[in-house]
Amino acid sequence: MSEFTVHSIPGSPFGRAVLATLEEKGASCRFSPVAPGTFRSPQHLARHPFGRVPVLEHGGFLLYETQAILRYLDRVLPVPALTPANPKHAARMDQVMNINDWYLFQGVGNVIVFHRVIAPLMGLAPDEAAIEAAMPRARAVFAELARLLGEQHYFAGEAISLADLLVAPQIGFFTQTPEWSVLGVPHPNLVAWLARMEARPSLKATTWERVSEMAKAA
Ligand SMILES: N[C@@H](CCC(=O)N[C@@H](CS)C(=O)NCC(=O)O)C(=O)O
Repeated sequence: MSEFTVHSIPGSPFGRAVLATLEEKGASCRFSPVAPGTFRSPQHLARHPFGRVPVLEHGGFLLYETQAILRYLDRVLPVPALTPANPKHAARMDQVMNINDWYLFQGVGNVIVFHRVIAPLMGLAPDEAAIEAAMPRARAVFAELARLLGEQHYFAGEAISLADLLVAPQIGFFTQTPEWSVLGVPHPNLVAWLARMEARPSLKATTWERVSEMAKAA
């Protein structure tokens, strides 16, 4: 039995970042699916008082907030390192991780991806007005991510870091939306980076389909 348990749901980009980081480290985990409708159950609130996923369990240690989880994993599983030693590169990693949480997910991913990808699965029509309202911020976020990436292979330089593992699952969802043609396609460096990321075994092992299989097997 693995020493790590990940409480999450298939399709969660934050949960996928945790699973992909474990894969990059060559560490196995037990996947513990949080059933839809139970995010605010006493059992899940005891793990995550804000009723979200993912939550990492390591021995008796419970940890939520994806950035904290990724940094914890990088400390307890130091090889291969996913934080650059160079302070400027590490700062860029931290910056991109915060852009992910504050500007890419909040107000962009949780609007556009929600209405284009998740809502239809729930039998809901996309809210076009909400998507339109999110577009100016979305354009700014994608342009800034492309600028920061520049000609580098990864966000923090030539080696993969936690930033790439946090952001790739979020950006991957946009390729399933018509908005990708104006948000992603105009930035060939971002498109090439995503292809590089999605070719990695860690991302291939943590697609929605693969995590659904983990959930069924749990
Ligand atoms: N800041 C949190 C965000 C996690 C998050 O928003 N997770 C989504 C799934 S991807 C969730 O649990 N949503 C449930 C809800 O909003 O009720 C983190 O970094 O872990």
